Amino acid sequence: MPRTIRIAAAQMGPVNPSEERSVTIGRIMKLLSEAADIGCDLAVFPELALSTFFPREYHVDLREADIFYEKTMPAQDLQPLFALARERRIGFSLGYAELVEDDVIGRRYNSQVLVDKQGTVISKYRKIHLPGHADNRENDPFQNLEKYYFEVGDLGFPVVNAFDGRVGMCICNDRRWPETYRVMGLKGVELIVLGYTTPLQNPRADQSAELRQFHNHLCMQAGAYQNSTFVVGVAKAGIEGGVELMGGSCIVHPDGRIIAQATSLSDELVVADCDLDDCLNGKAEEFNFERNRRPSLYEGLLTPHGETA
Ligand code: CDV
Repeated sequence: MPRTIRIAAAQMGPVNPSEERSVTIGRIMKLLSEAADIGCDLAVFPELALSTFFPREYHVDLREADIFYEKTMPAQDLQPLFALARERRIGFSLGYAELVEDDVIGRRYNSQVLVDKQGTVISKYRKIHLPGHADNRENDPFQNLEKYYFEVGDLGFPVVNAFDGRVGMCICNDRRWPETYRVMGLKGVELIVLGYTTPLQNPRADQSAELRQFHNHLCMQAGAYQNSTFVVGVAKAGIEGGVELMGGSCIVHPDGRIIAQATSLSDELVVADCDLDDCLNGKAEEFNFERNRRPSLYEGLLTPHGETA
């Protein structure tokens, strides 16, 4: 009996700084509703989907940026989104900025939730690999202040039973690190959902747009293949706040092939029917961890930097 679920990578076009939050939520609800119309079980939205990618702007006082953070999930104005999921019986995953108000400035995370078909949050992930820097670099059009706005996530890489399989999450830069996939692979993951916000150009490195898109897909395809899991990568694409963001949202099969891919830089559903049983062969054979992994010989993998010989 196959375990087929229909998944939509719900790519979003830019969310420019001037866009009203209600408009952005409306776009997300429209995508979710359209995904439900075509029988999807799950729709996956990008990183920090509810606002512009605010870490490109510096706020001297962190509190000034509070408008970008959610103090509860769902916040009051997201109740209709959760109700829609419940009514249409479709799950979703959503990236957002999270603020935990437990001291003067609070703890801040770049987070993502997994919501089931009853509209209930069943898992939360907080981004671990934060790129960028903590100091303001005013003249850098590509600045990424994630290290200023967020703490390193403290929830590990959770994998939960959901949608008939084992589901995990990660966010953007996490997708470039093999450890991300392997930690979840060791927990039997069959579906990894992630959002990303990635500039198409990088002035600091000699990388063409084509090479950057190649790297985007390369890391997700390798992670999928080496852990025999589906990977769903979802972009915020197009020109946002003056920065050109790559699209290329895709659904990757456990054999490493991209089976569906975005064709635009706008709001778009990228859909595939994913039989989670397709993960079983790779886990039993080529990547049978119990039989073929050699952790006792992987010295250094858990040693902090600078302490290896
Ligand atoms: N939002 C991200 O994590 N973006 C990074 C960029 C800054 C390199 C990425 O890995 O796509």
